[in-house]
Amino acid sequence: MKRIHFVVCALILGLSLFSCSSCRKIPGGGNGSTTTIEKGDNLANITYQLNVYSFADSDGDGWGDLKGVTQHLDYFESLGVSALWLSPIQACGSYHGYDVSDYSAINPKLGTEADFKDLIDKAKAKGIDIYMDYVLNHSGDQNPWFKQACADPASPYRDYYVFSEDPNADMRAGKVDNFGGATSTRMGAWHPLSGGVSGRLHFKWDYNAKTVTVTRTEEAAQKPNTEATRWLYYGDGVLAGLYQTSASVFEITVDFNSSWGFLLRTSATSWDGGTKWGGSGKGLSLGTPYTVNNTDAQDITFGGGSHYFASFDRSMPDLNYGPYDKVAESPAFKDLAASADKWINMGVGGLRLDAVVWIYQEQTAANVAFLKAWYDRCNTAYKARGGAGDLYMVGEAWCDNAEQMAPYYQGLPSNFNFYYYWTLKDRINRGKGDDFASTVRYFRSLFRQNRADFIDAIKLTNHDEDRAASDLGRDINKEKLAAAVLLTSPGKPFVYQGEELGYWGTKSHGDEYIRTPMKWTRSGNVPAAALGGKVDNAMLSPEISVEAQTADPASILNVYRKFAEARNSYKALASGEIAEVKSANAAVALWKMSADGQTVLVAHNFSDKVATVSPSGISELSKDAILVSNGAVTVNGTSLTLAPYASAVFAQ
Ligand SMILES: [Ca+2]
Ligand SMILES: [Ca+2]
Repeated sequence: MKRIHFVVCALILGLSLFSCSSCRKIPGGGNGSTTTIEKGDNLANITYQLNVYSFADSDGDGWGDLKGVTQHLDYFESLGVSALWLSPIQACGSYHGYDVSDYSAINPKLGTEADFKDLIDKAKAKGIDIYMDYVLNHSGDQNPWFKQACADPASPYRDYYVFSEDPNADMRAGKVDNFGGATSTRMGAWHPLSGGVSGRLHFKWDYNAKTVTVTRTEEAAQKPNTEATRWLYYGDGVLAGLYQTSASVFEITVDFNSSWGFLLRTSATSWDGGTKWGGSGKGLSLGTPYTVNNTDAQDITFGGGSHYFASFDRSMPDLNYGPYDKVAESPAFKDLAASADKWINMGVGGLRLDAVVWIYQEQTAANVAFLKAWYDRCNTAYKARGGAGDLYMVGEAWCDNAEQMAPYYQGLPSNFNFYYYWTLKDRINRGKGDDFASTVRYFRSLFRQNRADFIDAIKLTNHDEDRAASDLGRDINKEKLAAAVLLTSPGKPFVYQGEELGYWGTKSHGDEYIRTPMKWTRSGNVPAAALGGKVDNAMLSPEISVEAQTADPASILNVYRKFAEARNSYKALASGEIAEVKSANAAVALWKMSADGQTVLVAHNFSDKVATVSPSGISELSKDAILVSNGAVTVNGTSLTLAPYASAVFAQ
């Protein structure tokens, strides 16, 4: 019946689906009415993920920057995008930004706070939200919080991180809050503070008292004493003569840098006969006299024996939020929430949370408690500044399977669906489509059990995964199919920088190769400085550029644009719920999407062979009812024939 109404309405109104460039009329749901959809309504809230450092360079220094993003707002419009997830833009130590040194400051390589505000405002004027990447599991080791925590055990910042004087005993006793009650580490390692100290230090060796006292100082560094009788030995064989300042006291100030610590010596040439003075194996605390001896003289390390915990690299120390039932009371939480307030008040419309599984080391209940507290805190700030609806927040809850991830919906409104993509690439590579819709429905049922209004953040790959094109054997037709499936699936689709151009790349030679710069024009340069030259220039051919693909109707970019436009135009695609349609052909995925009385039939051929199928329960198919398609599609009665990897969406 609905199909008939569609035809009748089209005839009565004399409209053609494909001739009206600014609007489309589609059946309103079985009662003969029509719905006018303005092109560009952005119903679908498609999000584009970009690496600011390799996206677009506004000033020619080789680094992508915030102004470069602002200059390409038209590009996002052409892709039907209504939100951007920016790679971390806060001050940091690395090119990628996941080691934040100041949560309240913009990375100067990417621009200024004014640049960011300008991007937020100009994007908003085009209906595009800005999502920040927030890293809550760890900071960078160049963060002043961490530096002060290391330098002084009494520093208030000591509690911001996960320190232990005796990691094994503390773990066994279940005393490490960061493990959420577990008594062993889950991913990550303890790192001694030794070697973590550098900078200008003053050394005072009291020979009679058998102590050395090391303090930080602002005083000028001294040249080594060439007349010395006592020496400081550190770093890569540096021997610095000390100055005698009283009967038994020897001192010097140096710009210290040593990966292993230091030793004291009474001979410049020999290590023998008790000339080597060192510690007992326990670390030294800055500012505190430390006992040395010349009989069991081990390397003198820093940190008083302290260790800190890091889930990932030692340069990214884990933050500490205390017992998980009281996270909002922890000083680190309060400080980070204050930084998020700043950006939310500036107009940020969402946050992507990094590595949420590691906040409390794979302890799901603890992580959920944290995320709920964090979300409520940020959403309160968002509503206080007059934000529309609720703040968007999506977690990177990278688990082994959807069953493990689903409980994270108790903490956050949205989570990345890695399992969706893993299923999709597997099925495309196997040429098997008939169980795809049921698998997607199963994932959604898991999420719904944990949150009624869940937002399923579907995606192909991101900046941490081998590129979809590589996973799909660099077969352009498979890549187009993956795009068409993504944009006709239920949920909130994310498109990662370069995916729409068919970029390939794997992590085997470095993560840089999955973060390749945008190639905007056939002949132009790409912003590659941040990647240190780790760029596959053979891939960045003139033909892969945005310029070339825009001009080619058959390009993968135009498949993205075409399906994004359809998703933004039809509520059934934008916000519909999925219902399986039985397929008698194992290669073909079939499903319906319905919303607000609007229904579409979605068909994809996952195989490399022509596939014919009669969708179960469909009384009639018409080529005129195709809303969007890719590849050759023919219709004969209720029989549908799809070329290899072809896709079609029918109004119902
Ligand atoms: Ca730049
Ligand atoms: Ca952690």
